[in-house]
Amino acid sequence: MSAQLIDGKAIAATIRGEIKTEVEQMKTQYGRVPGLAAVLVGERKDSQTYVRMKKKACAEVGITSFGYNLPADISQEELLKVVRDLNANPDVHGILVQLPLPDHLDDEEILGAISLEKDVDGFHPLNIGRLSMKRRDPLFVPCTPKGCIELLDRSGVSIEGKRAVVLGRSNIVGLPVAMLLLHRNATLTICHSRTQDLPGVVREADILIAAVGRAEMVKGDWVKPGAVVIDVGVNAVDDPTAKKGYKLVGDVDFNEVKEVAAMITPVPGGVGPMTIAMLMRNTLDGAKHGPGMK
Ligand code: NAP
Ligand code: LUD
Repeated sequence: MSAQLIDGKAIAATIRGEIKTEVEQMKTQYGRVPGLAAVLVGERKDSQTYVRMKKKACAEVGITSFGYNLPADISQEELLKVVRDLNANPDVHGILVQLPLPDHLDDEEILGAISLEKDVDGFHPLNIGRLSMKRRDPLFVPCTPKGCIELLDRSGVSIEGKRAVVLGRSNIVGLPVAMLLLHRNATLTICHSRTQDLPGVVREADILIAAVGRAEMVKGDWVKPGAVVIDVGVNAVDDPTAKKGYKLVGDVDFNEVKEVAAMITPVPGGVGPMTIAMLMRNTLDGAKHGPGMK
């Protein structure tokens, strides 16, 4: 392997350590303990796993977590009421509504109902709007995109002036990570399912962020030698030799691309743990905003 591994698991552990120290200081100085409400609707296995990991991270750093496991057939009004009650709860500084929601629910209305000051996922339309504009800082930046930039920063990768290619344009990853790269003065290309000559465009990237949800789509000959590759994809593929019957792979063919890239994130152990560390960071920051501080 020629590429240097960007160890998201280790970097996320370091960040959780930093947050733990700050949480302790906040408690000593202000008597305040940050609180995160984690709202899970339905029984999706992947969502259950992610929410469980988020609560575990809260416990590790000293953030109080409040879990709401709601039935898949909850009505829009009932879910809105849960969100509004959490908006009014002074012990809750961050509200996470795990996506995707069941089809009958209008996620835009739900996300828009979360108080801006508690929108630790950064999915409120106003936060996304601010993220897209120059000099209009959002209160919170979405966790996965923020985690990608943090991985680059902590690995000593400079962004300014570089050619960055983002594969994917979703609201939760592709679009916001593209905005962040642009703010950091990258020269940016965003690709999607209608892009022509995808391999050719990807090959221009000094920094590649892959967020498409297609197992091992990015091949070795798509990547410019010396590029930095951040693989956001988390795809389950059948693996009869694994205990669970499947394994997780990224959107990048790791075995091929590691021979070409200068740096690469693995899956698992790359961006995923950073998403959770950034949620802890945003929740701590949320607790800093409230009354009685400073
Ligand atoms: P999504 O909403 O399904 O968006 C996928 C994007 O990829 C869309 O913009 C789509 O284009 C584009 N796309 C799909 N197939 C393509 C193809 N063959 N060629 C070019 N572009 C294609 O997915 P998402 O929510 O952004 O998630 C992407 C991946 O990241 C998934 O594997 C997900 O599990 C993972 N993820 C990981 C984390 C983490 O913390 N590690 C967080 C979030 C998501 P169109 O817009 O044209 O449809
Ligand atoms: N909804 C997210 N939906 C899905 N993987 C996550 C995620 C951790 N509201 C809201 O948490 O930020 C969100 N906010 N998302 N995701 C995906 C997305 C959401 C994905 C992966 C991981 C969070 C993660 O830690 C591990 C890894 O890549 O190392 C593997 C975990 C495993 O299953 O073993």
